[in-house]
Amino acid sequence: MNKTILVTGATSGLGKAIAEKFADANYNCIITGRRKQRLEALAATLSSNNNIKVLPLAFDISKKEETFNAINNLSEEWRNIDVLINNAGLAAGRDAFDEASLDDWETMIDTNVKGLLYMSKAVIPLMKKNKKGHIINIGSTAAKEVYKDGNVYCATKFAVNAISQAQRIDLLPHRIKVTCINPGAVDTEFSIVRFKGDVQKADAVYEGYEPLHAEDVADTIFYCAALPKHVCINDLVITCLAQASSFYTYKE
Ligand code: NDP
Ligand code: 8X3
Repeated sequence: MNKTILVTGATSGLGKAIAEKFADANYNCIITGRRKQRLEALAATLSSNNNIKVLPLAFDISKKEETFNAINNLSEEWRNIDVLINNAGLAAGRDAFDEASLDDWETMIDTNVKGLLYMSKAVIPLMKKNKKGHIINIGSTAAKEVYKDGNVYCATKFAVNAISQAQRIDLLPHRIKVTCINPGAVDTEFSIVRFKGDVQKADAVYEGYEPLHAEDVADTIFYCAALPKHVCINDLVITCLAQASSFYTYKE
């Protein structure tokens, strides 16, 4: 029988590449995000693999009710989720602490922290019932070291790291694995979103070196998910060759 993955934030970047990778390996896919048209287009592409089923669910993960409704209304055939990938998230702005916008801070906290908590809380009861499951949270190198003007984005990713550690301890009796994947710079729509559509500023982030591609991270996540059931990668940092830490990238 096929396994099932639920990946949040599949309309773009890492989430899309993760869905494609797992679909290629014959996982049924629940894909989420706010942009319905993109979700449906991805669902159509993934479904061209005739061996799998795909369920697109459009909702805003920062909204508690929308998130719980989406999971609580799953039909019986979709309630056996083997792997939950908490990927949806964003950086909004990159400004000094004293100049940053409160709205940006709230958006990041609501999405990266509260959204991840809502989704985890909604899915864990389904995994507990099956006495197995794997939660893979997407942290960041920003979860390991704070960088200049990264303040609250970094704080949300430090929180993802702490939540992953807590989940790992508390979910052990239910045989649920927890992995935190911490990528460095990946060339996705991340910087376009961070700089609010300023493509020049976004492109400048990746100038002078080759960043990770979304597929590199998706391959690594798939490796973690495919390990034997007694093996768990708890925490993993992955960067491109040029990046030594969250704040040091060697540019030519
Ligand atoms: P993208 O902007 O390409 O993708 C972000 C995804 O998150 C989109 O699918 C978006 O969907 C979804 N999302 C954002 N806000 C919400 C929301 N309120 N409700 C539902 N879905 C939402 O960026 P990445 O792929 O790079 O980012 C994915 C994750 O990886 C994030 O958690 C990010 O912090 C993390 N990360 C990224 C790195 C990078 O350099 N790119 C490095 C380290 C970590 P939609 O807009 O349709 O709702
Ligand atoms: C995303 C990468 O370097 O902008 O987490 O924090 S970075």
